[in-house]
Amino acid sequence: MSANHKVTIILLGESGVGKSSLFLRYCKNKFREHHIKTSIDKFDKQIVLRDTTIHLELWDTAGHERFKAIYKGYFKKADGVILVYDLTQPNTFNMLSSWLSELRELNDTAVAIIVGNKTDLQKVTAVSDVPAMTYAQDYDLECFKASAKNNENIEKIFEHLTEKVLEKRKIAPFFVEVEKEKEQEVQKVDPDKILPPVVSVPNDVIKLEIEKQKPKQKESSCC
Ligand SMILES: Nc1nc2c(ncn2[C@@H]2O[C@H](COP(=O)(O)OP(=O)(O)O)[C@@H](O)[C@H]2O)c(=O)[nH]1
Ligand SMILES: [Mg+2]
Repeated sequence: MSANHKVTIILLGESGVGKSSLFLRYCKNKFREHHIKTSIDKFDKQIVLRDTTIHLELWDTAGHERFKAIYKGYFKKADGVILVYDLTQPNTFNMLSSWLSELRELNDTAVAIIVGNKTDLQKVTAVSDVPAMTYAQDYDLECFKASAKNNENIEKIFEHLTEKVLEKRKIAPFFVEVEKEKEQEVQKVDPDKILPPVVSVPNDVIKLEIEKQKPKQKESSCC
């Protein structure tokens, strides 16, 4: 089956946040307890969303300073970016703005989202949702929580990001659907508040009507 569209997604964030684990879970439905050491890893996957076949090119990066020079090239070609932090490590959340600004220096069009990983460690979750939500609002990003270990939200995150990329490219049905939703919202407006259309009538038509309605004067007869 040949794909209709190609979408390139890159995972960014500090080392140990679970980028490779999110990647591995989504691509191969596997999880490893140990840290997977990678510099850069690629996986190709075909998915079908809303009857459209999409070729996903997924890139996993290492998060180490020494690899940054290598994968900065990949920043440029990304259509979608998943900025990952570890819910149990506040410093990994604080580093997101530095990842985002490095990305934006090279690519200001990619759709970026934030993912707080390791929800299964909720009891030791150290990062409150509030700063993540505020940050997401300030930078107009969507934010999600996930667990690569428990396979929570993983498919939804990758698919949602893919849909957002295609919507931004104005590709139907992803773009059209949004327009339809807006139309439906307009139709939901209270009908009592919609005023009847104002019909303007030209002045000379009004004059003519008044003339017609005047009682006709008796014609004087000459004797
Ligand atoms: N409990 C838990 N551990 C995770 C999760 N995701 C990743 N890990 C662990 O966190 C460590 C770092 O994960 P890894 O994917 O290698 O991080 P990366 O450096 O960002 O690629 C490994 O020991 C993983 O097993 C998760 O959702 N829950
Ligand atoms: Mg990794």
